[in-house]
Amino acid sequence: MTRKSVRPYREPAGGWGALKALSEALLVQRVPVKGAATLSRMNQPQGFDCPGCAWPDPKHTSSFEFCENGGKAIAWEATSKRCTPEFFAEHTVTELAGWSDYDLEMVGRLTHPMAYDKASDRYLPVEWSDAFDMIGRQLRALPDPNMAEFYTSGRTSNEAAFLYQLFVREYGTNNFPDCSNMCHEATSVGLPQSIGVGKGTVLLEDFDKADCIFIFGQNPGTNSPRMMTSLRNAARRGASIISFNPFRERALERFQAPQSPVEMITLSSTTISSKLFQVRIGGDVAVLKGIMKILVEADEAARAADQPEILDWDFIRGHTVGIEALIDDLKRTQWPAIERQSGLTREDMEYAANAYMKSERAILVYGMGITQHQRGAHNVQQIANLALLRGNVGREGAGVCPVRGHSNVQGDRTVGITEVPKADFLERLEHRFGFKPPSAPGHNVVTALEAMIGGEVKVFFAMGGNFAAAIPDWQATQAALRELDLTVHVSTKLNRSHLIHGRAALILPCLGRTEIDVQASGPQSITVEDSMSMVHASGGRNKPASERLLSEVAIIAGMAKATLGDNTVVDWDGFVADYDRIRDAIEAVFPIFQGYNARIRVPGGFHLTSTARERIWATPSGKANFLVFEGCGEDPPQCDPNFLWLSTIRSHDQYNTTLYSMSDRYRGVFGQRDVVFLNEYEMRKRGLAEGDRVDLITESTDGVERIVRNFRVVGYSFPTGCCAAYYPETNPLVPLYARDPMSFTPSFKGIPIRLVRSSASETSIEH
Ligand SMILES: Nc1nc2c(c(=O)[nH]1)N[C@H]1C(S)=C(S)[C@@H](COP(=O)(O)OP(=O)(O)OC[C@H]3O[C@@H](n4cnc5c(=O)[nH]c(N)nc54)[C@H](O)[C@@H]3O)O[C@H]1N2
Ligand SMILES: Nc1nc2c(c(=O)[nH]1)N[C@H]1C(S)=C(S)[C@@H](COP(=O)(O)OP(=O)(O)OC[C@H]3O[C@@H](n4cnc5c(=O)[nH]c(N)nc54)[C@H](O)[C@@H]3O)O[C@H]1N2
Ligand SMILES: [Mo]
Repeated sequence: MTRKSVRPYREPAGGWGALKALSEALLVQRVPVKGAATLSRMNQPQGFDCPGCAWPDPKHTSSFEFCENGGKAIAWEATSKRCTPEFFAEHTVTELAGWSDYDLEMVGRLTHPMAYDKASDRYLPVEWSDAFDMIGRQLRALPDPNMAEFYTSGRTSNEAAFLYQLFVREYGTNNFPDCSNMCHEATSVGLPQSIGVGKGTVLLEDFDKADCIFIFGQNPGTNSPRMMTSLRNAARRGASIISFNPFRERALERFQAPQSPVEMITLSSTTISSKLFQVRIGGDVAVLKGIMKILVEADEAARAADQPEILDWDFIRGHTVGIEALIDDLKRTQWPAIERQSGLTREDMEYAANAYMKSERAILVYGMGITQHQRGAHNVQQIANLALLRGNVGREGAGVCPVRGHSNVQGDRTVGITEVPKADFLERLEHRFGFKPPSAPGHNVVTALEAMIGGEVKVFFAMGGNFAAAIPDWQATQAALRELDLTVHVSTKLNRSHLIHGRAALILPCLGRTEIDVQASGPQSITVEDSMSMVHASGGRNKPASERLLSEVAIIAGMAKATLGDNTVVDWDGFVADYDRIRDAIEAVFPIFQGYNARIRVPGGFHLTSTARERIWATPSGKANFLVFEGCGEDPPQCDPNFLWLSTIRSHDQYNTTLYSMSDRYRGVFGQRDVVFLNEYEMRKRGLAEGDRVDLITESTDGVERIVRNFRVVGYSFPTGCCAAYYPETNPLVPLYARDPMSFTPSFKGIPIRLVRSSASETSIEH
């Protein structure tokens, strides 16, 4: 294990450090040499889609593009380590609950279906058919199908997701809590009100044409490293790249491209952001309003002086409504408030506004720093406003670019994983299959958790993910999970959610993306949709980690047959035998998939059209809408004025709840994760020094104590009034009530907390 230390990282991101880190990951996971060849099949025409992030690949036709974190994601799946029935026989669940998240996943790939045995407090092997019967019995016994929750994590393929929603709707509920409820839901809810679609409007090639790229609250060097190629090329072409992030994330500053022999050999690098503004946590709306205010005033001045317009009035008049209210709001918003909320100066915003005004084609990129806030959907809408002011939507080299998380989180939504299904979708489902799907809205993650806490839920089923660790407010939410009658997890690796289980519990191990999936008609491919709405096929080649594994598709079918028995109208076995049939059914229900099976056989796949990209506005007004957000920040909490905004963030060495190591190379933190980043001023104000130990306590408004203990203070260049610490260790601090009322996205990036010197001798994060 790496020694604990904190030391500044002075290198560019990427480069030899990235190559070294990946080779270490392959070693730790004991990926056989043959398995390392697996990497070269990533994102290739005949290969599999990287199970890492959702960033697109140049048409899935290019030569191998090196990606450190994509490589780690594959190493974690292609590992030769195994989590077997013998392992479970040796350890009680109570004992495993004391293990760290890192150690749990390090055991290796799950090999057998396992059922919890209360008498021995162990998971024991179970036959697949018995596992399905158990699920069927429990689900049939529920007096109301709405007493079951069906979670999806975004690695699930289009085929599995479609069958999953089909089963759940035939069973009778729309309870689809989804990982995107904790992620880009603010986009899915906020953006349609602005531009009529809840997805981005750019394609990868637009990055080659943009002359200005703004990046709000997104960390590409870690979370979508292949995006660095686009950013590097844009920077080298002279595009101005401006980042807004409380951290000076290294990859947003300097990047050494592992694909560039010149940069690698000469140890040179490319400057990425021409400016990186360290915005305060939750200060983005203030920044956006500041920039828009400058644009509006410059436009008025230009028009008064008969100079060319700054705003794109042809576009605004022809394509939008609401400009008057927006201008009115911007005029009313005063500079002192903008500067206070954003933590930036008016000059900073003038710099950004000038770059934006001068550019002909601008792309506005954003990530979790925007969406995971109490005003997440509003934040997204202000980004759309900024784009619309200069007609930067539906034009080459320009657009809005939400960077999605999980590799198929966008596709899962497209094929029907939603708790609020539209009427036309339900009609087509009924027409194709001949049963009446439920239309009452179901639960999202937050409302599912509230229902569990209220005792209204009995069964929780998870298609992937690590729900118990990813959710907020552990004290209450994990306790509720333990009260359920049955919890079921379809998983590849052992994780926390298997240990925080219901009275009965199942772990169902499935094939991963890298593995060959053979069914009655031969080897199958699945399909996924990336962040830019490109759909393409993915087929694994590796031998499955165990002979007992089933595909997610087969698991859904097995469960559906056991639950619905003779009542089903679906030919589940037919779907499992040949995934082409699933795609035909998807096409029948969603006309945008026209020609699905033929089109995924073309290398590179196909693009799902986006109306906004074509300047067709699928809004009630038939136009794009400028939307006003009163004020310019998070609601200030009623608490100690010395509170700090806490943002919960990812290290460079984790994939959500999966930890690749205990280090965070680019931020210079090694061998530890129980740290809190804050600036010198905030340290001094509290009489704290580097290395001191503190407890983090939420400024709760419901009287509940939320605390994590004994975190190490790390002095860092960070905005005043703010601090940051890692997810998921700090999830106990995030109250369930702290969420965006529009999209229900938890406010993972903005929780008011206070710090007190710790009297604890050990770090404690209670599960
Ligand atoms: N290697 C790796 N890849 C991943 C993931 C992973 O964990 N590891 N996760 C996947 C998933 S599911 C997702 S959703 C994405 C997540 O990818 P990102 O969207 O990049 O998510 P985070 O790293 O959580 O936070 C992004 C950035 O927001 C900044 N930030 C925090 N608060 C604020 C704020 O108030 N305003 C602004 N402007 N910035 C702020 C943080 O400093 C950080 O740099 O990545 C996906 N890809
Ligand atoms: N505090 C805080 N909380 C957050 C966030 C944050 O920024 N801060 N981010 C939120 C975000 S953006 C997201 S998306 C969620 C993530 O929440 P989840 O998607 O639920 O969590 P993951 O950690 O991605 O899930 C990891 C597990 O997925 C399983 N797995 C891996 N590959 C496969 C596969 O191919 N099939 C199946 N069936 N299982 C597989 C493995 O068993 C692994 O242990 O967390 C959210 N929670
Ligand atoms: Mo995510």
